[in-house]
Amino acid sequence: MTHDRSDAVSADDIRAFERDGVVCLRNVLTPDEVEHLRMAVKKQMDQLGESATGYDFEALAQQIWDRSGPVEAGAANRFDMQAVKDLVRGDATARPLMEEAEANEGGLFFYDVAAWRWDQGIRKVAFDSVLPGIAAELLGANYLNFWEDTTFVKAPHTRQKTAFHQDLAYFQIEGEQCVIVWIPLDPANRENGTMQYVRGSHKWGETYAPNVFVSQTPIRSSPHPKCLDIEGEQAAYDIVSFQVEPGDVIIHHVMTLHGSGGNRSDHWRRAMSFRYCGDEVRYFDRPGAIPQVGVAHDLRDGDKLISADYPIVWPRPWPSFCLSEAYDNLNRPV
Ligand SMILES: O=C(O)CCC(=O)C(=O)O
Repeated sequence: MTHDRSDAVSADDIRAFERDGVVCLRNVLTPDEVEHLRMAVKKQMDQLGESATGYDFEALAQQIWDRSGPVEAGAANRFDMQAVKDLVRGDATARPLMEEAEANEGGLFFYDVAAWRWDQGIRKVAFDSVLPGIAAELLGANYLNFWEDTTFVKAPHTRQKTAFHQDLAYFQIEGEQCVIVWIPLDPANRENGTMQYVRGSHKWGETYAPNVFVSQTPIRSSPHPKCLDIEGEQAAYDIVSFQVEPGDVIIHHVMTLHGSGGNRSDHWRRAMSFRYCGDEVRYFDRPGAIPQVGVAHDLRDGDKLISADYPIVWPRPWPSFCLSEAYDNLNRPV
C-alpha cells in the first residue's frame, strides 16, 4: 500500500539520515505548534516539586556530588535518586559533567515525560503535525506508533551537561526502526546547549546501557556495556551539532550517540523530544530500561506495539483526520 509521503523531507535528507544517523530539518513546525509545546512545558515546570515525573537534574547532580546529605527530589518518584547517588558514588570512573564556572549560578535542568496523556497541545503536534509523516519516511515504515514525549529544559547558567548516551536501551523495545525528534522551543546553539551527535555511531553495532544523564554511570543493572567516554575524548569522535531556531527539528536514529553541553548563556534552551517507532519494532521488557509512566503493561515480549499506550500516528486514515482529538485528557500522575 502507498501513502502520501511527506514533502518536508527530501531524498538528500533521507541519505543524510541513513549515513549520519541524524538530520536537521528546517521550518517544519508552525509558530502555533511551537507555542502549543511551550505552553505544555510551562505547565510541566509549574509543577516541579509536586509532580511525580518532573526533575531538576542540575539540583540533583549537586546533591549527588555532595557527599554529606541525602537526595531530595520532591514528589518525583520515577527514579530512586538515593540509589542513583549510590551508583554514581560507587563508580570509580564517574566525574561531574558540568560546565566550568566560579560558582553555581542557580541553573535548572528540567526533565519530564509523557505529557501527551494530559496535554492536548502535545498530542496535536505529536500526532497531527507533519512529524509522523517525516518519521515514517526516514524509517521507511508502513505505520508508526508514538512511544513518548520527553521534555529537556536548560535555564540560563545551567552547568549540567547531558551525558552522551544512546536511546535504545532506555526503551522497552526490540528493533532499531525508531527515531527521536528533538524540537527546540528557543534558538539553540553550542553556547546554550544545542544537541551534539556522534556522526555514524548508529552503525557501530553496539547497544550501550542507559546512563543517568548527570554522569556516564549506567542507571540500573543492564546487560549492555557502559557508554564510551565521548565527553572526555571529544576530538576522537566525529561530533556534529546544528544551530537551530524554533520550527526546526533534529531527528536522530535510536542507535546514534548524543548528548549536550550546559547552558552558558543568558537565554533559555527549552526542548521537547518525540519518539516514534516503525512497524518492525516489537515490545521487549528490556532489563535495565527506564520504567515508563502511566502504561498499562499489557504487552508481552515480541508483541507489536499496538495498544492504547502507543497510538498509531501514521498513516492517517484521511488527510483531515485529527487523531489528537480522539483522546481525552487523562489526569497527570501525582
Ligand atoms: O536535550 C537534551 O539535552 C537531551 C535530549 C535527548 O537526549 C533526547 O532527546 O533523546
